[in-house]
Amino acid sequence: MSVFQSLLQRLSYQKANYLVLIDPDRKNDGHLNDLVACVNESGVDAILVGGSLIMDSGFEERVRIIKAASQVPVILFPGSSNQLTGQVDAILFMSLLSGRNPQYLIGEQVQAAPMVKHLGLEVIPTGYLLMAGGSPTAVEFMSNSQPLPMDKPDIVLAHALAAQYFGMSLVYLEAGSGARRSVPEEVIRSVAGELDIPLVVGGGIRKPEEAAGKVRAGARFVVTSTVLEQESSLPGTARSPGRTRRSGSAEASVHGEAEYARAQGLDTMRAFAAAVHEG
Ligand code: 1GP
Repeated sequence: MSVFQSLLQRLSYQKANYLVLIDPDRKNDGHLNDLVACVNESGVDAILVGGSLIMDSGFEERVRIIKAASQVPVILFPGSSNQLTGQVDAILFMSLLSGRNPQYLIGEQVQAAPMVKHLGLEVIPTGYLLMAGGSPTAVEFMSNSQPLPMDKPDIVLAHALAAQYFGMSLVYLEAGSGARRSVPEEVIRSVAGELDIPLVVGGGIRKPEEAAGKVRAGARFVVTSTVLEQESSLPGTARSPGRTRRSGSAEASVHGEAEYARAQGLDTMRAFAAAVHEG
């Protein structure tokens, strides 16, 4: 069974799928195995890998590490055709339909298509709609395209229907990584109510209750990334007992900090997974 079919099948016993986006950039070096271990233990349905901008040449190696450690499907969520790799189970083959920049509407896809065929990747055709999340995001800048206004559901719906009529399998409503404002429930509701294909919602979702609200409004896939990197799973970024301990070796302190952060990461992912699955 394809990755996409298996994710759809999960919707027969849970309201939505929870996807964790891991940016295979250098900022996550040293944390990848911890992040994936948390994914494996927390009920996350799949991992997305990709980023708007990769700052070095380690992308493919990091994706390989993620794939080797993961017990759930790994799906490429590419920022450009440069990020193609065979170290994944499937690819979101996206067109940035919200923009009018031909490079991201069709140019990157034409460059990628022969390589996708050669790699034999499962393709999940996806209409990608960038929404104005309150501040300019990396994807907006890098794609040189204008996001859709959050307060104009009809415009969003028109784009989503265009994706459906093109035969795409998913519509992805993206507020942008770290967005101040996630996609509002009214917008999700009005689009989901008219669309026959599943909606993915991501960007700026910081609390499990917020994720559950997106599901109740009609999202069938919820994606988070920043909240997991910032608040929990990266040793050295979480507040931990290791930092305040006054006695014991520095090594033990660092180890305690890493363990604590990992436990925090696991709790966060479990809470999100439960909230998304139950809605
Ligand atoms: C995936 O861009 C999002 O669609 C991830 O956004 O980093 O804000 O969770 P966050």
